[in-house]
Amino acid sequence: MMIYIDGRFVPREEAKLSVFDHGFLYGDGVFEGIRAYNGRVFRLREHLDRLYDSARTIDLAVPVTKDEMGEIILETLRKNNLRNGYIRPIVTRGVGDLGLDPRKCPKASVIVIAIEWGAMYGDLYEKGLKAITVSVRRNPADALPPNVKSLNYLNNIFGKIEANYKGGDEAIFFDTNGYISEGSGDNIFIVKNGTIHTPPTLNNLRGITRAAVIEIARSMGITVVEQNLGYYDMYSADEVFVTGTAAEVAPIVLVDGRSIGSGKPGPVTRQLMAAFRTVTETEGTPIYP
Ligand code: PXG
Repeated sequence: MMIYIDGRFVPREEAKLSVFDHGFLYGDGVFEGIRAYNGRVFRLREHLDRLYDSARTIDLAVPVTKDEMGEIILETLRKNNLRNGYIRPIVTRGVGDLGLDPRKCPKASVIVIAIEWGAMYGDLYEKGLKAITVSVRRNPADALPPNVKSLNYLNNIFGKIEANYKGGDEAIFFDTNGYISEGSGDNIFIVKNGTIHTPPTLNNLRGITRAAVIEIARSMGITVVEQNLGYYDMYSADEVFVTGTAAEVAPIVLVDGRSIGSGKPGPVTRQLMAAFRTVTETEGTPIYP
């Protein structure tokens, strides 16, 4: 495995950062998670845009241009002979001292890891996932905005730990207003009477899979409404599913021990899973032009 780090490709054993890197010391940095399918990178431009928007929000100057980053991502896939895989670009604040002031870090570091990675939830795409609503609230927009894909995922990890102890495959977060926010690493949707509902993106990550699924659903003639949702909407839904680059489209059949709809992955979710597969297999930036 070859990893890109600050202008060079090195074997994974040599891909190391300083313990004074503020990405390590403070979670000061940003990242992306991208998938490639069938020799193409899915929605590369959207991931690059989000990475640079995350960086701007935390006042982090990325030392390569967006186009260069795109090329580095493709080259990392090529160096590893990948046609399908998961790509993790990371931009850290870089090396500073033990104070948290980012002005002490003269140069950000860029790392790109690409690995082979299949379906994240294995047989649960057929059976459906069990989700748990967690007591920890998603970071509010006026604290660490959940739109920033930062290296500080402790809020998400708190939720994941709670879901793990309570026997859930995924955590579902509420925001500090009591509205449904998202999963620990995916966006959430509910289906009711044939209409899809999903929370607006002030309280969650603007998922690229979320956007793709909304597009796909609308192209199939399904109405998609972005609106605030609460417990009621979820517990009384016909179907619930989550979307993410890692998770793809994954049905949720149980929330807090309660069956959702029929208790099996529903027809709208199944249709979207199939359509999403088709779209990911056919569109995207070619790795090997
Ligand atoms: N919400 C959050 C908090 C995420 O981290 C998504 C939604 C989905 O966004 P995309 O653009 O991928 O559709 C994410 C992204 C994991 C893992 O191990 C998941 C993400 C990132 C890093 C790790 O599950 N998800």
